[in-house]
Amino acid sequence: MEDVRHSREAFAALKASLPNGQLPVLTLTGEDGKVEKIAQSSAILRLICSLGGLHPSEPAAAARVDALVAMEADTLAAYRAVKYPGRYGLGGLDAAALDAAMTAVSATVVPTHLANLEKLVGDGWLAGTEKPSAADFAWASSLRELRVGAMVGLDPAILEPLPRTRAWLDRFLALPAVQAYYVVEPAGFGAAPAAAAPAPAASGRRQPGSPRSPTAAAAAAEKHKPAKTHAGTYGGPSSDEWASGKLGRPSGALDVVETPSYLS
Ligand SMILES: N[C@@H](CCC(=O)N[C@@H](CS)C(=O)NCC(=O)O)C(=O)O
Repeated sequence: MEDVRHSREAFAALKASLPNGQLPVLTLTGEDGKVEKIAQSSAILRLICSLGGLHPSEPAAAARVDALVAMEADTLAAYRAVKYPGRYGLGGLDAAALDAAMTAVSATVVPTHLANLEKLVGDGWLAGTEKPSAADFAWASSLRELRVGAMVGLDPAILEPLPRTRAWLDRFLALPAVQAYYVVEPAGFGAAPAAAAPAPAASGRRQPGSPRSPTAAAAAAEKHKPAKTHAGTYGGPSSDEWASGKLGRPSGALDVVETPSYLS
């Protein structure tokens, strides 16, 4: 198994050869030597979990996992549309309209979905499985990115009114295999304003501090709207930022997929 990261330039060169022109892509080589490329992160995640004994075989249990993976995609759909407006047919919106949309996404849309997640979180893993499942991997990678301020446009304070979700995220990030995968940068992610992005400690835990109310989180989102990389668009991390390790990069060969090194 090999984890191949691509720069923006390498991705552009590869794009035409990829299913849907997108990453991530999992390349499988069959015993007969036949090569197959599988797209869609959720499908790749389930496949990896199945191969690793982390996807339930019982249909209802598998459906609970799948529902949570789909819920993560729903939660961030509007964010992704505003962040990448051209891909979603929103390229005609001007910067002010996109700013207003991002403010609403941060203040209302994402917090509403996350409040639903909070109701589902218990003391164990998200889908009630004995071991972490695709649901935990899908949610944790996104919420970790949100927490370190790497989802430009979303205020990390969104997580503050969600104690069960934060406790589950801490539990997941404390797993030795997850710790080995991520290199958490204590300084947090450079793209986010310091006041809106509490830096995680090296352990991955939150810094102490009194929680803000959802209203305060919305106000903070408004106050600390991030700088945009170009008019009306919210850029992801640059390849240099990824390369510097600020967001946390894999520290060892772990998985299998080709992923962009420049985007989440
Ligand atoms: N639904 C797809 C979305 C994949 C996606 O948006 N990939 C981005 C990089 S993270 C991409 O390839 N963007 C370039 C493009 O769409 O042209 C998945 O979950 O894998």
